[in-house]
Amino acid sequence: MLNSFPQALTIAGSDSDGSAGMQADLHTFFARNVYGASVITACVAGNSYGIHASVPMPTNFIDQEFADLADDYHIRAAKTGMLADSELIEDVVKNYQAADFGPLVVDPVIMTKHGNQLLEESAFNTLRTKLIPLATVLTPNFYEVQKIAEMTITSDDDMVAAAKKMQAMGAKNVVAKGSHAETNQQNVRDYVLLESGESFWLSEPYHETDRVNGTGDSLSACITAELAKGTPMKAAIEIAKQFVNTAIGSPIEVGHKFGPINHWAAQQREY
Ligand code: PXL
Repeated sequence: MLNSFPQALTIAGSDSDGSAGMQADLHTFFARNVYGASVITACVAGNSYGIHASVPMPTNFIDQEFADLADDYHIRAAKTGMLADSELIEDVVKNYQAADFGPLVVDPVIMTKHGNQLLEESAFNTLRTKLIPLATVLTPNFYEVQKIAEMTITSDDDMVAAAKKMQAMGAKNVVAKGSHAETNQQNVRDYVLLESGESFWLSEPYHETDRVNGTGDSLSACITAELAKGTPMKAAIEIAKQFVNTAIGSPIEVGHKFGPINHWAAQQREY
């Protein structure tokens, strides 16, 4: 049957070293048996040492990418990654609203793990008021939680309050990722607040490794892939968390410094 195979879309920046951004999303879609399409929003030149240049795409080009996919493909779920500035956020919002691409996972990419800013500060409010209201799922990391909610998080209660605040901005479901800062940490804990009001902490073992580029991209991409296949929300989030943790726990030797995660670790286990 035409278009019956599950198709997911990443609306994100290209990262030349393949560890993060659109490339990490496409690796994840592939690993989760979902066909991956992409709307490229920006191009980033970088490697495992960091990012060295970044160029946003023209909005008329982004419009054409959306139009071509809408004309032909049956996108069942989409995610956003790097959107660079207010103009690009507004353009993506306009295009997503005109299309019928299913649930939207918003990974509010602001800064890389190594301190490169990927969203202009002047766009934070556009993110809060225009994109977050469209989010079926919002997946901020610890830093992004604090920027979006405009709070300093020092306790579980703070995290719960921040997740509620982000839900009040319009995100239906929130996966707020915990801090990795404490030394001798045994587990990483993320706080999940579902649309129904159900909430819980997801805990996974902490791996001491530098090979964690693309973890946030891959988590949100895995949720997107699962939603494209029709997996219920809570299970999609739990699967994504396990997928990323397995990928971090079985590193591959790529790059000299902060390398990528291993997107096929879960498959390798079954061989
Ligand atoms: O992991 C965040 C991220 C998102 N998008 C692009 C990136 C990165 C990190 O390097 O390069 C394009």
